[in-house]
Formats: sequence, structure tokens, C-alpha cells
Amino acid sequence: AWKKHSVQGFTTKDQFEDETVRHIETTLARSLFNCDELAAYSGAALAFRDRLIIEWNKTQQRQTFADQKRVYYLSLEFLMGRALDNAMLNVGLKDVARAGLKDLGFRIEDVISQEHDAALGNGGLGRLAACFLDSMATLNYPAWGYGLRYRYGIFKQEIVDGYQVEVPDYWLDFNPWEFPRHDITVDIQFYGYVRKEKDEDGKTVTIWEGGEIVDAVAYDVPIPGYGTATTNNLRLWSSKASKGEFDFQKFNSGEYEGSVGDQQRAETISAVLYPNDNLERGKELRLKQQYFWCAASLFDIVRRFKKTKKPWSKFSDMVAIQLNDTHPTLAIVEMQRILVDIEGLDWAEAWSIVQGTFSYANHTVMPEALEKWSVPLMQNLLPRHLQIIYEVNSQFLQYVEKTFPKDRDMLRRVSIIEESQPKMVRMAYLATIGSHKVNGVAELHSDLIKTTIFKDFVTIYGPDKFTNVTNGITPRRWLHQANPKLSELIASKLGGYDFLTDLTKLNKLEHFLDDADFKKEWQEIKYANKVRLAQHIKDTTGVSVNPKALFDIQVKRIHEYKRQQLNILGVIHRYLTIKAMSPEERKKLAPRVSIFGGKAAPGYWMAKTVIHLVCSVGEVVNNDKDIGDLLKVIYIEDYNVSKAEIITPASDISEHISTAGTEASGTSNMKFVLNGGLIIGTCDGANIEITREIGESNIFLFGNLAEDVEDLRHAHTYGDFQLDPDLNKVFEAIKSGRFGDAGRFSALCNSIIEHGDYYLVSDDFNSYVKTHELVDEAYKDQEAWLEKCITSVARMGFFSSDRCIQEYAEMIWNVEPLPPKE
Ligand code: 26Q
Repeated sequence: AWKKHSVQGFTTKDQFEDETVRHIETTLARSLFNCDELAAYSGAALAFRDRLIIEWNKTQQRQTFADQKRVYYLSLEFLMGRALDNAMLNVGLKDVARAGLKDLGFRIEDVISQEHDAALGNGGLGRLAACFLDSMATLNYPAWGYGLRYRYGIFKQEIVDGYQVEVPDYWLDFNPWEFPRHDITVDIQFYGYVRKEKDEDGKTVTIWEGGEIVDAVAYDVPIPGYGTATTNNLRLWSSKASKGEFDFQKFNSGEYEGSVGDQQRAETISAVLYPNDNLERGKELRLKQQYFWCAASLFDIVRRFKKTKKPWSKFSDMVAIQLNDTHPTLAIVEMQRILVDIEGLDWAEAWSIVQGTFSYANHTVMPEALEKWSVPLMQNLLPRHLQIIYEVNSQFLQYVEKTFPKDRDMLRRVSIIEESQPKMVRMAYLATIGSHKVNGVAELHSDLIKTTIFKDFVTIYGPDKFTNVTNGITPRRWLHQANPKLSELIASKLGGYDFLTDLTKLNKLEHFLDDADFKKEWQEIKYANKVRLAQHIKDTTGVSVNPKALFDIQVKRIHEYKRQQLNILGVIHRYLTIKAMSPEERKKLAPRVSIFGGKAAPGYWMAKTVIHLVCSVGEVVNNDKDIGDLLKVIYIEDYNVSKAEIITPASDISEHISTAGTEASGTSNMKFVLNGGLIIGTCDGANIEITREIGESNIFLFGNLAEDVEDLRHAHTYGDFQLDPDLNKVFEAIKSGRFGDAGRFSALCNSIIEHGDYYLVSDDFNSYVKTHELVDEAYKDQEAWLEKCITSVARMGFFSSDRCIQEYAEMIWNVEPLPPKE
């Protein structure tokens, strides 16, 4: 009987239309008579959601009954972007939807673009988490994501008079992709005090009591895999005033305002994503967010394990927990607390379960990004956790002292507690000690962490605890969805879309390098993608750019280490050079469009100044009649995932030009190459492995190497600093007021001229400019350029996040796929 009634979901165009209309008319209570694009989006989203739910339920049931290990991916950021397009492609019904929407009078692109991005992340780290969820589902791994349900994601960026203005991103107005689970609520405790007590057996037990309680409410989001029925779960926690704690007393006793105040304080925890990327600032609310989310997730994971009735010794056979950077490190401490204080295990047994369960991925070596929390802050907010950290540290230091008695300074160096004023908890050390594996995110980066921040830990634990898993991207979103025409062309040559789930299959494209029709189609697709971006630029900035020009793109968070300043200073140099050229010389130049995009953290003045400089230069260059199409400078506002889907396929060249040794991996470099763009880059992060894969002749590398950076900085500090002469001319132009009030740019110029040029802009300037000249030269030979692009795409198979997830699964998590039956 159940079978007869069970929901199957639409498969045909007519069924899709019926479902969409039914949702518009009933679920949304709107009449078709005034159905606009937003209503069409809502109806279509609900129709696809129904399909996802069916498979989601089955997947969850299968995972519950399968007696096998699951992986939990803990990340404070999930930069998901839009879900509908992805859902359509993953269940293989986008064509059905396109036809159905057309019948209803809509273009599918207009409907899809109604959706608000889910922007619960800053940049690379958050987008990596989203790609990983896609790959884990596609590869049928039983995997859950755990995160926070921010009411406000990363702010929306507006550019007003050439300055960044931040606008709140309230994204939850209509979000059909989340399911509140009001029945899944966890009490989370903060503050209070700790006392010891003897239980009936005379055993000492630790009790943490007092303080305040906030409720964590689960919201679940389905994560469909591509070409598989597996639909995994992303669980996001939302904070709410606790029923037990708050309301009734105060509310009834007339303290209405006080009661509302408590409620607001509780809800503040999950209210907003911190907008810093690669910067740590030690705010109490951020620590509260971290504990709130870790404690809720751990409670949930432990509860699920306890239902299996297995002994604790089996915990790490059933559960792997991956920490996305140090942000979830408190989960380690919370787990030890649960096992020892609540479940009554002895310390050593508990700790070995913890270590067997956790693994930690590091995403940075930059000191200002390494998380540290002040001991007094932690003492106040999480008194029991601080005790546990001290105990872990004390046992660890005892071991180190015993094992390395000759190196007295080692104890100070490796202690979880930094003996500063105030004392600080070093989260990266705690995460390393509490995990069985630590990985970096690209080869160079993984090598660097072993020789810098974790050097002593390599001595202590041996090298096998540290490993590399080079980042990857999902080819579903970043090729098939963002660049459907290119995906289709590739499929037509390779005989189907298998490359989307085995990206190494792209290598067959090298067989078509002599196929003139193929190459022509390829070029037409690139051109169409550039036309589309040009239209977007026209619509949003009013500037017309020539789609035949060389599109040179740098889109990523604005940060001094990523060196957008090097790019714009190079652009000014180009401008000055063109101004000095004869008409004959100008004729030989390939026209360029320099495109920038990215958000600056609201408090990061230098980054905001860079944005202002780009806009100011654009203002002058774009209106200089003498320059015409030879150079245009564009700032695309509010760079986000859905903008990236338009921008990435439209590049001829993109810039990945961080100071060597600072960008852990970078992932947009992979996206651009996969979409048939070349890159100019430093020997940093994954650029190095991209070069290894695609070949040196297909990439424009420049600049100093990571191994030379320290010496150069040292030389700067001790007086040996010569400003590059061409760069000096650029500064002279800025100082003359040619790009507006020079005072606005003095701090930026002086950070290079007077304050040590920490990011080596001057050292790399000449090499950068020369390499751009090589780019100009290479672009003139369109045939050869195209071959470089196609060859590069053919060799990008390694950078699929599927490869990456397989490496985590086999080397770190020890989990097996659980494919759907039949
Ligand atoms: C920490 C404490 C308090 C507030 C904020 C933060 C915070 C937030 C975000 C610290 C760091 C981040 C984000 C880091 C990040 O995105 N790192 C990038 O990770 C990518 C994926 O591995 C790499 O490709 C990039 O190289 C790396 O910069």
C-alpha cells in the first residue's frame, strides 16, 4: 500500500509544468495571472526540491542502516551560490525544465537568476567546502556538512563614487532549500563555573554549571550528487533563546524588555558571518559562534553514534570528523569533555578516541591569520574547556620533555599556551595535537607548513602525520554549469559527459588539436562568453568594452598578499607607456580590458584603498579619448559565486600573483584554466602544480621564488631597497594627482616606498611587466594561443575536487562509498 502512494517525482516536461504550476497556485498561493519571474523561480525550485527530497530521504535511510563509517565536514563557511541550476543539472532534467519554462512563457536563464546566492562564506575556504560537498555526494560518500545558519551572509558590495560600501545580505526571505528541524534542538551552555564532586562510587566527577543556555536549532539542506541518487545533508545551526531559560518568568513578571533583550542576545550568535578572510581578530562573539556550532554538531554526531549501541572503542571506526582550518578546533575539546565528564571514560582512552576521529586541514601560514584566543576570554566563556586544554597541554609537554630532554626551548615553542600578556591559546597547535592527520592544501604549502609553523611537530610526531591534499574544484559547477556550451562541445568530441565525473578523461582533447572545426567552435564559445561579460559590464558600470580585446581578469578577495596593487600599478605603467607611443606603435598593440573584482574586509583600509585606486584609474583611462579601446579598466562590483559563473568562462588571461609562499593554494586559478583561459602567476600555491600538469609553455610565470622571500624582506629592512625605476614613474604619476587626490593613495604608495615593501611589489615589478609583454606577443598569434588553451584544459583532470575527496577518503578518513541500490 505504501508503495502505491509513495511520491515518485516528475520526469517529463508536462509533469514539470504541472508541478511548477501546482506549487505556484497552492504552496505559494499566487494566481498564474500575475506570475512573474520570481514566482516562476519559486515554483520551479519547489518542483525540483520535491525531487531532491525523495532521494534525500532514501539516502539518509540507507546511511542510517548501513553499518559503516561516515564523515562529517565541519566548516564555518559554505559558499554555495545558487542551488536551482545545480539541482537541475545534477538530476539531469535541465532540458526538461527549460522546455517547460518556455511553455510557461519564461527563459530559463532569467528564472535561474532570480535566486539569491547562499553566500555563507568569505572566499576560497568557503567555496572549497561547497565543492567538497558536491564531490562527496557525487562519489556516494556517506557525508554530512555541519555549519552555521547565518542570517546575514557575506555583505553585498556596492561601489559608490569609487569606494566600497557594504550592504547587509539578508538572504532568507524565501529559501526553499532549507528545512527547519524544530525537533532537533540542542542546549548550548556558556560561562558558568566548574566544580568537582564524588559520585556514588567515590569517583571524582567534574561538573560545569551555571551560566547561560542558548538553543541550537537544526536547518537541513539537501546536497544532490551529479548523476547519482545520493543526496547528502548539510546541517546548519541557528541560535535561539532557550525555552527553559528565558521567557516565562521575565515575560510574565512584566520584564518584557529584558526578555526580548535575552532573546536578541541569543539570536545574535548566528546572526552574521565575520567578513575577514585570512585575518583573525579575537572577538568574543566569534568564539561563541565557534563553540555554539561545535557543541551542537558534536552532540548530534555522538547521539547518532549512541543509537548504534556500539562501544566507545568503535567510535572512530564509525566517525571521521574533518576540521576546515582551525575554526572548529573546539570540537576536539568538546568531544573530550563529552567522553570524560558526561560518559565517564578515563582520560587516556577518551583522548585516543578523539585523536582517531579528528583530522585538520591548514589553509594558511601567514601569522596574522593563525587563530589564537586569549586565555582570560576562554576562561570566562568556556571554563571547563580551558581546563581540558591545560590538561592536554600538560600531558603533551610532559611527553615532549621526556622525549627531547636536550631541547629546553622546545617546550616554550610547542606549548598550546603562548606565554604572552595575556596568555593565548594557539588553536593550530591544539588542532594538530588532537588530530591523527594534518594536511596542507597544495604541495608547496604542505612543504612550507612542515618547515615553518609545524616544524617542531614534525620532529615530535614524525613526518607521517603531515600530508598534502592539493585542492580541487567541482567540474559540475565550474565547467558544466558555468560554461554549458564548452561542456557540450567537449562532450561532442569525447562521446558523452563522462569527463564530468572523471575529469582525467579530458586528456583525449589533445587528439583534436588539428581539428579546425573544433577549434573554431571553441573560439566562438570563448567569444560568446566574452560578449556576455561585456554586456554585464555595460549594464552594471555603463562602460563599453570591446569583446575582441584581451580580457585580463583578477577576481578574488582584496588582500595585500594577493597583490591587486601590483596589478593596478602595472596597468598604470601600461597606460603611461601607451600615452608615450607613436600611432604606429599603438597599432601593433593588442587592446586590453583589465577587469578587477572582489570584496575588501570592511575594516581593512589598505584593501579599500586598492579598490579606490582601481576605480580612479578606470575613471581616467576609460575616458581618455586618446586611448580608446587600447585599454579599459573595470571594477565589477559584488564579486560572488554567481558572478564568478559569468566571469570565469570569459577570461583570456587571469592573474594569480600572490607573493611567493603566501597563497596556500588558490582555486580560482583552476577554474580559469578549466574554462580555457591562460594564467599569469607567481610560483605559489597550486600554480606550481598547474604548471606541472599543463606544461611550462602554457603558463606565464614570473617573480621571485618562495625560498628567496625571507632574504629579500631582510634586505629591505636593513636598508638595501631600491625602488624599481618603472614603478617609480608610476608613483610619480599618482603623486602628480593624475588619478585624483594623491593623498588618498599615499599610505598605499608608502607601504612600498618607505615601509619595507613586505609583499615584494617592487622586487617583482619588472618581471611582471615583462611577462605581460610576453602575454601581448603571444596573444597576437591566435592560433598558437588557442592551442595553449585547449592543451591546458585537456591536462586539468588532476584538479577535480573528486580526486581531492578520494584522497581524503583513502588517506585520512578511511571511509568507503555507499552507492545507491540498483
Ligand atoms: C578567523 C578568525 C576570526 C575571523 C575570521 C577568520 C577567518 C575567516 C576566513 C580566517 C580565514 C578565513 C579564510 C581563509 C581562506 O579562505 N583561505 C584560503 O583557503 C583556500 C582553500 O584552501 C586556499 O585556496 C587559499 O589559498 C586560502 O587563502
